[in-house]
Amino acid sequence: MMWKIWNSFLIPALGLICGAVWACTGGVKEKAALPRSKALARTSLSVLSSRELSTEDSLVFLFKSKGSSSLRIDSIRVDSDLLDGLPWEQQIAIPMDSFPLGSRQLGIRIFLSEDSLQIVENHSLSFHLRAAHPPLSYEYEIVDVYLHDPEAYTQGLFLYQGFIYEGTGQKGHSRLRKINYHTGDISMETALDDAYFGEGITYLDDKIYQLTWKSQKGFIYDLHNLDSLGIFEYETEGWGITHYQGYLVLSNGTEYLSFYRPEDFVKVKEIQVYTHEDKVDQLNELETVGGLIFANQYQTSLIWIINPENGEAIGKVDCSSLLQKHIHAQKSEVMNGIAYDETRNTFFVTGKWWPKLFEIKIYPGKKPRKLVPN
Ligand SMILES: [Ca+2]
Repeated sequence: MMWKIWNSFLIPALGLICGAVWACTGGVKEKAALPRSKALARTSLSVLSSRELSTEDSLVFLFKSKGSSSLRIDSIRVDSDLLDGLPWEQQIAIPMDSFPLGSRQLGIRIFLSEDSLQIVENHSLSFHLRAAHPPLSYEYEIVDVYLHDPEAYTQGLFLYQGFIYEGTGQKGHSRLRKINYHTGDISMETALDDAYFGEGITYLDDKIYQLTWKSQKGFIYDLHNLDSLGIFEYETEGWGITHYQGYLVLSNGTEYLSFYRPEDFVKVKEIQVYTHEDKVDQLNELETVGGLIFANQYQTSLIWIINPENGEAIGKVDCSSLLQKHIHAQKSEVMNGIAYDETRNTFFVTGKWWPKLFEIKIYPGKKPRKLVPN
């Protein structure tokens, strides 16, 4: 795009000028001698497109001068991009294909000249972005069925070196376990203090991270012996956790996924998960597979397949027949727990108080006629 070309050299130049001459701290800014007032705003902005957009749309808006003929536009900065030397009454279209989905705010900064006066005006545009296309429907096929502890209120699941690791919830019953899934035997286990309701688990760099539901505190363990290595804190509820590109990714019961730096647990970004129609909320247990995040959705039997770069729900797997056809225990609650076995390209899935652990394959579209033997 045109203004991207300007970006590389205009931003540093404008930054210097900004520091030396202009007051650049937001709102309608002028030289210090002039009073700050909305009435002094020299530009107005009107949105011509809908503010309800898909990633194939553009946000279209129009700048207008509020009457002064001596006013000159030097450049417009839209978030980190620059437009330069636009005529007045300029219509601008910002393509939405590179924006993350959800509720967004676009900052627009206009650099103006009027006689010898240089002015910066800030506008912001709110809009709402969803996917352009519906999620693909995926099918699943049961490969094998194993025993699962029917007293385990499953909140987190992953596979590491042939063992299932499971985090369970309920106060007084919250555990972290290493399980031989072929036999159901627990080969290692540690219990949380009765004050905590355990939630999702993941591993990263030889450590296991386990969330708790409402305590805003998680626990860190040595992956190899489950020894306690400390705690970490976060500001939301804790539901599911996985890791993506070196970050810990947390769900909290909403449509948000939050990315934390594991070394200091600073939140570096968050995404909102959307289809072409609406947000996908109550995201629960998570699993990263091939650059995508798979997520259980609480109170459903759906697994959503999410693009972690922009939050688009690109696919979904309806696993409701697992519960309906294969789980008959009255106590069993919703599906929750996804672990991926990359050596077999299969998924291990189970649910809260389910007596079974299923190994499944997931396929885009229709089921293949015959399973490929492992
Ligand atoms: Ca998982």
